[in-house]
Formats: sequence, structure tokens, C-alpha cells
Amino acid sequence: MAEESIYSLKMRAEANGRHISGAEKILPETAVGDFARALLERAMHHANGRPDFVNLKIEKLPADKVLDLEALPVRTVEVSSPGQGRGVMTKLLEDSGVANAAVIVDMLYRTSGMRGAILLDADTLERLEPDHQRGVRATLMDDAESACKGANSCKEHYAEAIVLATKVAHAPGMTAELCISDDPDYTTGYIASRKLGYVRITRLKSPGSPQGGRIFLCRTKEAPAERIIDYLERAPVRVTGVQPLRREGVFDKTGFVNGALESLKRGNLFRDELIFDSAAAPCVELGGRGTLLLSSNDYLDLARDERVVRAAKDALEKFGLGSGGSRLTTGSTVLHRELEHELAGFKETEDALVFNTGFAANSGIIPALCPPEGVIFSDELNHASIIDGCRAAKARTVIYRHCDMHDLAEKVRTIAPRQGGLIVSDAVFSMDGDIAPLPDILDTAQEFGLFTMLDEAHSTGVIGKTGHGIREHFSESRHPDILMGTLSKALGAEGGFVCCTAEMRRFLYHRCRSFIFSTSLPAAVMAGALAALEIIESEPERVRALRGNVKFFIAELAKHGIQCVSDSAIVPIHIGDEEKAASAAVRLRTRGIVIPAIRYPTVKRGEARLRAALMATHTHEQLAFAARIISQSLRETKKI
Ligand code: WAQ
Ligand code: MG
Repeated sequence: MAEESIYSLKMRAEANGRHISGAEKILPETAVGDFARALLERAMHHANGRPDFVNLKIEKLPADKVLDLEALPVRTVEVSSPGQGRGVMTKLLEDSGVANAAVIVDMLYRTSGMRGAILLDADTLERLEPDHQRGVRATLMDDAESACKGANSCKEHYAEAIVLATKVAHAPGMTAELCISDDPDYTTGYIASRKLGYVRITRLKSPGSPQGGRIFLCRTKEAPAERIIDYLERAPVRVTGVQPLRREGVFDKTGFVNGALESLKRGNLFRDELIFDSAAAPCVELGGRGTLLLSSNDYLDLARDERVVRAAKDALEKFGLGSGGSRLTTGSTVLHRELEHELAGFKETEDALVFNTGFAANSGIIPALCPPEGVIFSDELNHASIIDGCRAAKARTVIYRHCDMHDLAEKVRTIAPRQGGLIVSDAVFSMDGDIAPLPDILDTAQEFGLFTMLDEAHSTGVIGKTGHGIREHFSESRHPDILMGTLSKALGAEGGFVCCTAEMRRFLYHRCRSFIFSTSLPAAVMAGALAALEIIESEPERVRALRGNVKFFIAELAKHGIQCVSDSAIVPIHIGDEEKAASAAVRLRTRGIVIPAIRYPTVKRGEARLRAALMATHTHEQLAFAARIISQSLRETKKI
């Protein structure tokens, strides 16, 4: 491919022989037309007046002669008076090893009305410009990205100065450049060199002063004046990496993001993203390697069950992919309603409502259900989506100790809420795998007319004899007001749901913002979840196998001296220290096992753990192997 030609554009406008405006660009051929028009526009409509003479010169440059220079690093020194500014400039010049700094700065303050700069020998203080009145002009330079920044990017003091200063700093024999703007309203000037970078000084003159000028300070010992001038006037330079000016006190967006990432890394809280090449199954493809997966919530291995996949496929063909609307407009299909009826049947409630995610359900239901005057009682280990729901509700939130029913009862009685509210808890806690004492929660709530809400994300398809969840587990005949759950775990699909009375469903349908303002899930997902639900009902041996696996795994770990407890499919292996947990997870992975290290903010600081999640289809052989490798990795980790 032929390289694109590069052009120099120069515009100069005059009125009555007086200079009004000027600008220059270095551009690829394709940008020449646009910029030529923009420069003319600027010439004709400049604040200094209407020109009677405009010179627009367009010249092709020898591409191999164009120098690309990295912009000098920029910093700003805030000063409160011109005297102080002048002092800073003098000091910086002295620090650069220049003997007569004060004299030179004084000379800068005495120049004005020149078109170009004074070229001064730093050692002899001899002026080297052929024309003292005009001075030497640095020219043939531009911001390398100016073509992308667009022809309309406005002429700005800083943007032009950083380009000029970068070119000048790279001149042979150049020591430093000093500059004060001749714009009466612009008090910021600078001192620049390759050594100092581009140092802006915010006040070098009083506002309103027409004073302004430049000094290029050089050493003829290092390069003869002719060579310096030739470079300044004739060497084409493109300056790369010109950063927009960060004004003092303006929010630092990049710093905000990078600072957060840095602090995560320092706290061993930075997460690697694992990219799988296969479905989440007991064995997965990870980085081209077969790996044992002990972290999927697809507990019953239904996500890739052929009946589930076929049902979803059929619906996909019939209904297409996206639903195209929220449930309140055009997003309800027969499959959405059918699934809701089946879910209600599964949980023995009147009706159900499907949400896009479990997170959306929790974060939307709580504010809908709890009035601002009410009180929310929330277990201290509840899932983040519940915490966010509490935050979104304007009501007061009272945290009770984890599964501590005395603490809950005492708090409820002390506060004795009369304006409504609710008790909310995970059914199975997502990081510990233990079960909330449902009957006690219902008792306490009853006394004060509080709503009750249980999150069955990790209990549906897992606990209770046939996987029906927490009510089955406790043989509890009463119903919490909200039995929330997810389609995305044991049901192998995607989404959240609520099982409740028909009135409650209607209430949430009209009040829950996360429900109202989301495009509904695809019909194919509904069909897949329906098929999965049917399998859970017709094959309860899956739930039994899962429970058997948990028992077996815990016993295997115990053989290696690792004590764990769990009432569900989640088996936490406590470590504590974040770095140790992270390092243990890495060791496991290098040995072909994925178990994530769960750290803050998912759990409290200092309570990091490996969190294993089991599937009904893990073999005992796989689990025994995992227990052995875990013990090995933990022993190594303890040594570090
Ligand atoms: N080559 C040499 N000297 C020049 C050139 C040039 N291309 N252009 C201007 N000068 C001399 C001339 O004597 C002017 O009077 C003097 O410099 C000042 O020029 O980061 O606006 O264009 O915010 O007024 C500094 C920005 C702005 C500081 C400087 O200079 C910042 C500025 P001006
Ligand atoms: Mg000016």
C-alpha cells in the first residue's frame, strides 16, 4: 500500500498590513480539503477583525522528513501573583544549570510586539536572530492527532503551545524555552525543556497586560545558530500524545478508574476473568485444557440437558430471540405465563411473576413492598441484591445477626414497627450454604404484620426432600409473602421469579420498577426453564444425587483434616486471608480444578474462602480427587 502523502497548510491573514491571525497544520492528504476550508473560515471571521489579505499555503512534505515527537509531559504550577510566577520560572531555569537566569527572565519581561522569539545564547547572552525586530519563528509543526480531532477543534493557547514547545525542546543545542502569551487576558505562560517538561505557570502577568514574548535559550557550543534556525523553521514535526489539559480542581476521570483498579490489586481483590470454551459442566474446557469445575450453580446439570435445550430451540424458532418489549407492553408470551403457573405449582402458591434476574427481583421488590415509614429487618449475610433493595427503599434498615432469631425478635419488638415493613433473608446463604430458620421468621413477622421475603436462589432444586425448597425442608405449611427464586441456578436457565398470591403478583406487576422497566426475557428461556422444572419434578433422584455428593465431598475433605459444613450444594472452605485464598485458587487451577476464591466485598474482609459448588453429576472419583488436591494446595499456601 502506498503511504499517504503529507501536507503542510499555513494560513496568514492581514488587514492594512497588520497581522490578524495565523495557523498551521500538518495533515494527511484526505484531511486537506476540510482543514483548508476551516482555516479560511477562521481567517475571515477572527475576533481581531476582517482581513483584506489572506494567504493560504498548501505544500506537500517529503514524508520521510516528517519527525514524530512525543509531547513533553505537562505539569502546572499554581501561583497567586506575577511576582511569584516570575520567581518560579527563574528558579526552574537556575535548576536547569543556566547561570544568568534572573537576567534572562528579565529580558523576557521586557519583550513585546515581536512576531517570533528571541534566540539567546545561554552562556554569552548573545542574541542570535538575524532580524531582532521579528525574531525567529518555529513553524511546520502540528498535533499528530489533529486530523482526528476535527477541523472545528478550536484554537487554544495550550494546545498550540504544547506542540510548539515540544518541537522547540528537541531543537539541536536547545536549553529551555520561556514564554508569556501576548493575549492580554491570558496570564498562564510556561518554561519548557526536554529536562523540565512543559511547566505551566498560572500567573506570569497581570490580566489586561499586552506584554508577551518568547525566548529560545540555546548553546551554540552544542549547535551553530544556523542549524538551530534551520530546524525551527524547516523541519516538519508532528507531536504525538498531546493530552487535553487537566484543569486544576477538575475531577480526574482516568485517575478515578485506575486508582480503583490499583487498590483492588494491592488488596488482593483483583479478579481474573476465566474464559471457558464449553458449557458449565463437571468437566469444562478452560484454556484448551480439561478442568474439573466445582463452582457452577447449575446444580442439577440441567443447562445442557437435551430436553431443556430442545424446548428452548423450538421456542427460539417459533418466537425468535429477543422479546422486544417489557411485560407491561408487548413482552408477555404464553410461555411466560405458562412458566409462571408451573412455578406457582412447584412452590404451592397461587401465582408467580418472572423477573429478568434474581438481582432485579430483590432490588425491585423490597422498595415496592416497604413504605418509607416502614422498617426492613435484614440478615447480616444477605445477598448483595437484597442489600441494594434495602438501600433503594427509603425505609430504615435494621440488620440482625446472621440467623440469630433472638436478635431478630428482640429488634422487632424493640422497634415495634406500626407502619409496615418486612423481614428479608436468604433461604440458603450463598456464601456459607446454611439455611435460614423459616418457621421462627414467620412467627416474628406475624406479631407485627411484617411482610416476609425469602430468597430461594440456592435452595430451589437443592433443599427439601424433592428439591422444592425451604418450605419443604422445614415441612412448613405457612407461606412467606414473597418466595423469591432464580431460574439461573438449579433450573439451568436465566432469570428470577417470585411465587406469591395472585394479588401480590398484581401489586408487584404495577409497582416493581426493575420489572416494569426491563425488556422481558426471551420466550426460549421460558421454554427451557419449563422443561427443567418438569425434569426436577419427574427425576427427584437428581436432588438426592446432589445431596449425596455434598455428604461425600465433606467426608473426603474431613479425611484430609479439612472441616466443612453445609446444608446445601455450597461448601465453603474457610481461609481468612485474601492473599492466601487467592493464591490457593491459583494453585488449584494450575492443577486442573476451578474453585473461586471469594473475597471482599462478597464476604467480609478477613473472611476469604474457597467456595465449592457441587453438581448432581460430579462423580465420587472427581470429588475425592478434588479433596486431595485442595488439601495439598492449602498446605502449600499456609507455608507462604
Ligand atoms: N515561534 C516563535 N515565537 C513565537 C511564535 C512562533 N511560532 N508564535 C508566537 N511567538 C512569540 C511571539 O513573540 C509572541 O508575542 C509570543 O511568542 C507569545 O505568543 O499551557 O499564547 O501566541 O496554558 O501569545 C501559553 C499557554 C500560550 C500556556 C502562549 O503565546 C498554557 C501564547 P502567543
Ligand atoms: Mg497570542
